[in-house]
Amino acid sequence: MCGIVGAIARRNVSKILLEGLSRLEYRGYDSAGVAINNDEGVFGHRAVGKVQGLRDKFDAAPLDGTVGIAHTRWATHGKPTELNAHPHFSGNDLALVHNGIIENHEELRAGLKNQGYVFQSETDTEVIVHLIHSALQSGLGLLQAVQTSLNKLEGAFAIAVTQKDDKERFIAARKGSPLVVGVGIEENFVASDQLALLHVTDQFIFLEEGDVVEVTRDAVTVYDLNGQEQERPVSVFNHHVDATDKGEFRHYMMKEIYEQPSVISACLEGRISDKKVLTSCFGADSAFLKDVENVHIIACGTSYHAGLVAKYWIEDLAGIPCLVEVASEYRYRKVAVPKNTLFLTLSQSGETADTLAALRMAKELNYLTTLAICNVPSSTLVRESDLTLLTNAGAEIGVASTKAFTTQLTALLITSIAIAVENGLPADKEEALVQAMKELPAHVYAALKQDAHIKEVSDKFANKHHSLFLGRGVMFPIALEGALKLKEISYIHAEAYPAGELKHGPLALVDEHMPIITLVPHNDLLDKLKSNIQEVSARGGELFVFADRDTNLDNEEGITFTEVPKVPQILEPIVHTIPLQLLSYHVAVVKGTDVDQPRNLAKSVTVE
Ligand code: HGA
Repeated sequence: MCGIVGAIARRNVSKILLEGLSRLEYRGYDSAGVAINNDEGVFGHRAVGKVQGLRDKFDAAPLDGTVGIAHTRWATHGKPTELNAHPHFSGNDLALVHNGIIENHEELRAGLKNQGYVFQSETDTEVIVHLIHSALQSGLGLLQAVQTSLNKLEGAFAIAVTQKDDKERFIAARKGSPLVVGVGIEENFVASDQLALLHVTDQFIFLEEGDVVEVTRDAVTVYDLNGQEQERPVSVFNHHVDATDKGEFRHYMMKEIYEQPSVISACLEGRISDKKVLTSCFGADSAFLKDVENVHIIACGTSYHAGLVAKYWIEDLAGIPCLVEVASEYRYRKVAVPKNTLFLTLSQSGETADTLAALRMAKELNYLTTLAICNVPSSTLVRESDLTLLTNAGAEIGVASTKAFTTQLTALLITSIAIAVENGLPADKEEALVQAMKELPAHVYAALKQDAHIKEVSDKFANKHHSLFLGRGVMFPIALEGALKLKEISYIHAEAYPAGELKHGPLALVDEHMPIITLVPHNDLLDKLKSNIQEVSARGGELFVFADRDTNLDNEEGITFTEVPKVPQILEPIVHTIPLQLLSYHVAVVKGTDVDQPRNLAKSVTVE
């Protein structure tokens, strides 16, 4: 999604801004731009494509100054063209960058055109800069002009704005889209994400909904929704590793796949003892657990698939009903909330717009409490939920989620067991589950050993355009996630089906050109799945089977077999995820796609 960076310093800020944009590249974008406010006025460069294109423009025509704003754009309104790229300008007086969507832009545009404003772009954003310009013309100062203009906007935004005649400050604001302030020494910054500013500071202020902030070299003054000055605490960034370093890996995605044994350990740490789940991991007040009679899990994309796995665990272990729904659907319907229902959200970034909107809606309903399973401690989702279980995966840069997913599953397993214990799960069963979880990092490590074999397998996908993923039971959501991963980064059309549904339609697609990726768990469904494999074989489909050796599928004719370590059943969905991540990674490399920043996609989806 769009990324914003803003800076005011005593030194030239153009390099700081460009470096900030490079650090935001992982979010996904289609164009980029920078505006610098200096003695000549407010000027910028914009470029379609990568930040490197923008750097080239700066090399060819340097722009120096001590105040500036910058942006990576992921288009929502208007094509990814240079004219639509941010910053947007009102005359030579004012430049603005924006993340979000202005829903009443058409009405505002009509009013501004009547005032004589001429629009250069097709974006919703451009109305904001002209609105502020118009407010300045009426005699307001920059801060007041921004506050007045923002009151006219419907929708979501984070913005930063700089004015030609005011080189002592820039103004920024957030409502519905993320923005942090970076606090430096005689220099201050804003950005959509802390990662964008780690090269200049480790001190951050997290803005609240509706905050407007005046940023000067020596001070950061925050005003709330009502225009009242507010003190907001400064937090110190505590990631010891700067996640923006790929290390020895060619892509972030591969680095993150390989980090899974250690981040799953970090997710388990302090949450389980030898025998039990430690309910203190939900915070001081874990009393809610004994009251939970239903669970509603709301999420998007990969997180939604993690939620689907948890449904099997919760209903199986705790014996209570669990509904799982994508946030973009949930938020626009009337939801019946049974008594004592836990509302559980899942999001890597904690800034996913639909999930946040669902949480806000849920807070108006009759839920028992709200719990967020999230990777970013400082995120809006964490701050607005009653309870939090952090996944501790460390920053994830690759757009296609890997370690965030497996740590979400780990956190969901902890939660499922904690709820199950209050619903009569016997102590010996809890102990067996906890013992199994302790081995999880080692099993994930063992699964990674298939990397070289999977790389060879991936060659068979070089000319494929379609694929089918099959799973049964708790493996069905893993098949969905495998298909999502493949389509996200290799652009091969991939569909997932519960294997039992095959003959109800998708079997018609099967011929010798169709790869069928089958996830075989070692449980009661093994024999049924073997029958499904026969159905595919009989129609000449090209079978890729992921299973442990004891399934005896390794010697079957016509099957490309990949070994998955044999693990306790409860861990199978997590461990089976690893080879599918490796498969989609290697297929994408074979296809030559942009693994870490696949086309059209964004990392934290901060617009609806
Ligand atoms: N609506 C603006 C900004 C889009 C955005 O925030 N994407 O993440 C535009 O289309 O330029």
